[in-house]
This record gives sequence, C-alpha cells and structure tokens, in this order.
Amino acid sequence: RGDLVALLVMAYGTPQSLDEVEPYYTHIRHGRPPTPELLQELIDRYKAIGGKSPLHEITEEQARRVATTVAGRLGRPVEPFVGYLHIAPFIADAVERMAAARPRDAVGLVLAPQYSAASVALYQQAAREALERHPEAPAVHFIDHFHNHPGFVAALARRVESTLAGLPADRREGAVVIFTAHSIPQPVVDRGDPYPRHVEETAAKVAAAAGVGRWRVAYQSAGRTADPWLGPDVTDVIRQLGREGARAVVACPVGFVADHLEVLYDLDIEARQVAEEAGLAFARTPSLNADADFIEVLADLVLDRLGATR
Ligand code: FEC
Repeated sequence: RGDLVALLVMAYGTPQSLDEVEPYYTHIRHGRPPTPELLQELIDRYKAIGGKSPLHEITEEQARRVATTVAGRLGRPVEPFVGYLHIAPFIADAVERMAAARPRDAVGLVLAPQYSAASVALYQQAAREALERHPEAPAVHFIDHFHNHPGFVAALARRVESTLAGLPADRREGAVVIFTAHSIPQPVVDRGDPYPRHVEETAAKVAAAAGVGRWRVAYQSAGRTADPWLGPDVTDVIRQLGREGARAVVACPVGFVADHLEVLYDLDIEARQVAEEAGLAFARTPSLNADADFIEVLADLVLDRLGATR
C-alpha cells in the first residue's frame, strides 16, 4: 500500500430517495430551504424520470473504472475516493477516507469538462478546506478542466455523428446541432469566468470533428434565483430554429458527462416537448457515462497529471 495512488473523484451528487430532495436542495441553495412550491416542483421532476437520478451509480462506476485503467497502466495500486458537492458522502468525507489510506500520490478530478468559479472551483475549494485538516495527506494534483481534450472531443463527435445518422433522412438535411451546458449566474460570467469560452471551444471542436455545418451553443437548466443567468436558453434557441424553418434539433450536452436530472428531464422531457411544439424532430446524443472511450480520456488526464508530479 506504500505505493498507493489516490483518485479524489468529485461530482455534483444526487438524492438517493425523494426524502433526501429537501436537504439536497437546501445545500444547493447555500443553506436556504426552498419554498414548498419549489421543493414540490423538484420532487415532480425526479418523479418524471422514474423517482431517482442515476447520477450516483454512474459516478461510482466511472470512478471505479478509471482507477482500474490507471492501475493497469501504472502497475501501481490505485483507489478511487468519491465525494459529492451537495450530498453525502461529501467531498470532505472522501478527503478524510483518502488521508486515512495513506497514499503516496493523489490526483483530484472533478467530473465537469469546463472550468467555472461556479462549479469546478467550488469542488476544489471544498477539497482544499478538508485537506487543511489532514496535513498527513499528500498534495492533491487537481485537473482543472478537460473541455478541449482530443479524446473527449472525439468521443462527443462520434455520438453526434451516430445521432444525426439515426434521424429520418428527410429530417437530417435540415437538422441543427445544439451544444448545451448548464447555465451559470451572469454575474459570475461578468467577473471574467472562462466557462462560456470553454463551452464555445468544446462545441466548435466537436462540430469540426463531426463535420457539422449547422450548430449553436445554448445553456440549460438555469437556476430559479433572482440573478440573470447565462443564455441563450436552449428552449428559446429551439423555438427560434422552428421559426427559421429547421427540421430537427440534436441536443448534445457537452457540459455534462453522465445521465442525470438535467439531461433526462430538462432535455429529454422539457426540450423535446418544446421542439415538438415547434414542429421539429428531437434527438439527444447519448451521455458518456462509463463508456470505454470516456474512461480512456479520464485515465489519460490522471496519468498526465501524475507524470507532472514526478
Ligand atoms: O441528477 C441529479 O440529481 C443532479 C443533476 C444536477 C447536475 C447539476 C450540474 C450543475 N449545476 C450547476 C450550477 C448550479 C447553480 C445552481 C444550481 C441548482 C441546481 C438545482 C438542482 C441541480 N442544480 Fe446544478 N445540477 C444539478 C441539479 N446548479 C436540482 C436546484 C433547482 C434548480 O435551481 O433547478 C443554483 C444555486 C443557487 O440557488 O444559488 C449555480 C453547474 C453544473 C454543471 C457542472 C457540474 O456538474 O458541476 C455549473 C448534474
């Protein structure tokens, strides 16, 4: 065990049952409990996708498989420690378990491709605060983003190609690909956040790799807060495309790496309905999840970061 590599894998987290939705939502809202109406709306969205988001299981599988792949490449033991931003086991819990395992090296990976002060920075801050309580832990080498990793771009491009190919021929001609990412509050963007640039870069690279001519970038799932949020919103873009005579939209969520509420509800149910109302066929690219090509990307990032520590 003296040679152990620790992977601190950080993800958003999801309630494991409907009872956990309230504390989860309160945590997302920085400790302010939601109104009964907002809470009910969120519970209804979980119910609409079958009562539960698969994010927890997918995150665990991604972490396990990256660890196995990296261990195979390095010939060293590698153990994943998964921590969530908004629900137990929290990032601090994962750091505590990691420190107890006495690894020699540690890499921190947030499962979000584009860097933002409103996302990746919060995960890393949670990890750094917990690490201060564990001086025995080795320095954690963080991966900040992978929005332009060639393997990540290629994996998304393959999914765009196969989804376009699956459209009926008469719809494919007039199809537009909409690359989506989670919106963030506009004040964060105004402070010079790299996030919109990262999202645009991912989209442009994937479009080029897939040979897509007609594409847009849109943001989705804006929070229910008083702030303005980064746009344009995906539903507005879909309506606009309908007015412009497009025949189909293919949503490609480049800001997420797994199936979860924001993909299964906000795109598959909400955006699909808006598209159908606008007379457009709707399709969504399959998520990366724990697919082999994406696990290779994550393993590559980890190995690269470990190389930098030697
Ligand atoms: O499947 C699941 O149960 C979890 C789905 C989920 C993912 C996710 C990813 C991101 N979020 C980001 C930013 C914000 C900001 C706020 C915010 C609010 C919510 C709410 C739910 C929720 N988010 Fe989320 N997000 C997911 C779920 N998110 C539920 C609360 C209800 C609502 O407003 O819709 C607003 C916080 C506030 O009130 O101040 C900001 C970003 C990502 C993508 C990067 C990442 O994965 O970290 C950015 C998955």
